[in-house]
Amino acid sequence: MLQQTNMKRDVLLSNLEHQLEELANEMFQKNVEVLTDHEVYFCLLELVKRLMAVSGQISGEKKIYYISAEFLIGKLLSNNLINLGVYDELASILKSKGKDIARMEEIEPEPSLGNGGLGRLAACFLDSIATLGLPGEGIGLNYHYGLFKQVFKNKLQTAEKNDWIEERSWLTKTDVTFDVYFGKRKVTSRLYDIDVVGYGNDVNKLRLFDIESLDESIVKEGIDFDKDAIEKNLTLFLYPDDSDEAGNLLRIYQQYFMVCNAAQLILREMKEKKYDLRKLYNHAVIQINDTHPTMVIPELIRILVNEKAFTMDEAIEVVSKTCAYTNHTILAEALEKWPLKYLEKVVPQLVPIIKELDKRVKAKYKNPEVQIIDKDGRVHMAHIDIHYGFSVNGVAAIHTEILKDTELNDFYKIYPEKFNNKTNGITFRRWLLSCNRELAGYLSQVIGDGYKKDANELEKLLGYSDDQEVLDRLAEIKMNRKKELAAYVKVAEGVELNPDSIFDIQIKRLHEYKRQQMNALYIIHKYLEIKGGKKPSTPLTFIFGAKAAPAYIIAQDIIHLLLVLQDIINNDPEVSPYMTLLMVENYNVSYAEKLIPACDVSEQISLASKEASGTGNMKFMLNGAVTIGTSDGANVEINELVGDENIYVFGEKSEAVIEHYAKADYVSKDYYKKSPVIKEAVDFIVGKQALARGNKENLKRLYNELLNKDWFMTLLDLEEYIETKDRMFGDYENRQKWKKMMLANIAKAGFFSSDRTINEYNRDIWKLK
Ligand code: CRA
Repeated sequence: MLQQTNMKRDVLLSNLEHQLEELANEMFQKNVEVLTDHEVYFCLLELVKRLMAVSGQISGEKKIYYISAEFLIGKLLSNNLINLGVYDELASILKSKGKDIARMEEIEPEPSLGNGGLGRLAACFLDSIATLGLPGEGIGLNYHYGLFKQVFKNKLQTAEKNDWIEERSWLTKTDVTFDVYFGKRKVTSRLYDIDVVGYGNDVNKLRLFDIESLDESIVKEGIDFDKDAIEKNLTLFLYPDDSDEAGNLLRIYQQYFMVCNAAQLILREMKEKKYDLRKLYNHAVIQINDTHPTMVIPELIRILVNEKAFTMDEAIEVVSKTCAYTNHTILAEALEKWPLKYLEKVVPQLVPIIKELDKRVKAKYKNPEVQIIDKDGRVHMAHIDIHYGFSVNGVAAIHTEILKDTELNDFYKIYPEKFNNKTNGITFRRWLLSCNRELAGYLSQVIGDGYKKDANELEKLLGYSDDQEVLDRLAEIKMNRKKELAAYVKVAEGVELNPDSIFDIQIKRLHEYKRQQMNALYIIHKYLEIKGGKKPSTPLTFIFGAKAAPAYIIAQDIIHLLLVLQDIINNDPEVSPYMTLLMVENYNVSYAEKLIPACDVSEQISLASKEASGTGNMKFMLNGAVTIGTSDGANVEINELVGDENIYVFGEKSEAVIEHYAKADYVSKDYYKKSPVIKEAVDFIVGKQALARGNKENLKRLYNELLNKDWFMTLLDLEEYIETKDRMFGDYENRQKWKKMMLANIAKAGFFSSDRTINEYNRDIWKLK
């Protein structure tokens, strides 16, 4: 069988040109030469799907099911071609027919199945799981409009539906459907698959469940729709607005729909393979990606007890040995706590199970902090995972330590053996081989191809730290990416970027803890300096990309401030030759693939202790950017790897920050009063110039927030941030020094390959063959 598929694949691979022509004929009755770019894209899509269909399916005695509300997979064409090993060949076939593969890549719509780092991490993991030949699949939902599309109007973010699914796409409709009951209310699901091909050709699947009765037409203005019509709205949006009860219930509907389908899919497979359900954990391991899939635990227990004749004790034991939980944040608002009465409305069948799980905890432990149902009748989802799963992991060394010592300390004392760290990683296929082909090619030339399979081989580059030719080429490649970005941005945003300036980039979801507002205050400070006659020797370009949750008011205000500053700075002839500000619209994975390779300065400036890991920091480093960052998340590990001389670290350490919270002794106004530099920058937000170009309501609210609350301590680190950044920009003038820092960062990035991360998950948690 395997030999047969191998043969078929070899036949397909051996005459790609012929295959492509045949497809053009079959699909459009034309030769490739005369196809439109769109038609070529559809032919490529079909060709790659066929190639994947005849590739080997990864199989084994035990499988990892990675359940996640998000899979931020990005465009798939070029990555699939790279992983199949045919990118170069197809690019040259297309070229010979007058077609540029880069244009086809632009045509592909980006799937809108994720929100931020957690979703992108899940996508990197799927790539690495397949690359390492491990049997595994992702299980999630097929959101038709995904996360909203960001459109700026009057310097404010507005949200529109992200209509990404086309008639022809990577989704394959399967004949798998399941009944899902919400109490007595029944809906029917439909499974769609996306093939995930690893680097080296083996294939796993991403399984996305959808609802048959969905009705896209109920979305009227922007992203508004009737939240009660579950049959019609269930898989419309990722993270629908949850500022009212109906929105909360909808999220619970979505989560249960996801895990109920997941449970049925897994159990169906166990049955097909005639595995003994009492040994479920020998054949399946379920990774619960944050708390969204937590209900899979009570759901599996319910099925085993009600339908498979397990006792409650037996069911709990088997399920607990099968499920593992990853924590991605210590922010309280992200740790889900559902009111029991909501669960009673949506999934009454789970309530007795959850109460039973809670009762067992209460019988054993008196500490209110570790209870599943608290005194206010709220169900702590993470607590279910920790008591009834076998592993709890954080996503960077410092994050896991904070979980153990502080946030989850009460649990750590009960279950020290469950806690472990898995520092996040990124797939180098997408974040180097695909997004920076020139750099990848040059690295191969210098240190050989081995780094593509074993990322640690990047360290060989250290042997070239004094090789002028290598240093110059790295700088030249960076310049090429900056020019490409400038050309793209000119068309997409109508903003002119100077490639000879320093590209300083902060791209990530908008959140106060990530402190885009601190960067904005630096920019104001620089603007005022230039106005005062102090000009930077090298011009500066500040780039932001960020979506804000539609209901998150202060985040909207920060976006507004950035757009106002962009208007002021770029239209001030005295200043614009020396600095430019750009907030790109609708930042997404595809945009990241253009921005990251073009970056000089990587902004990772979260309030210490708050960014669990970050993964953008790793992508920037791999592409030769130098980090300015706090001692937070994976920045700490980057610092350890590259040494103090190749990174710019500033700000209060996490212990000090945690202490500020414990003592409630941080008063932002004190910092404002103490420092004329801070005062001047903060006052600018509500000064004449800003108010002339922006909305008083937004700017005033942000100003008040910074002065009177500043929960994420922007002003705490502002002065040190300004000093450090000035020093960094100064160092950029020393081109030789900077090139060496670039080289050191690339050389040390190997540790952050998601192949390493997945090997660790497998070694310590999944234990697949
Ligand atoms: N926002 C963390 O904040 C981390 C990713 C992936 C996050 C990031 O620091 O890199 O997860 N947390 O582990 C999260 O989503 C719900 O919590 C993130 O993406």
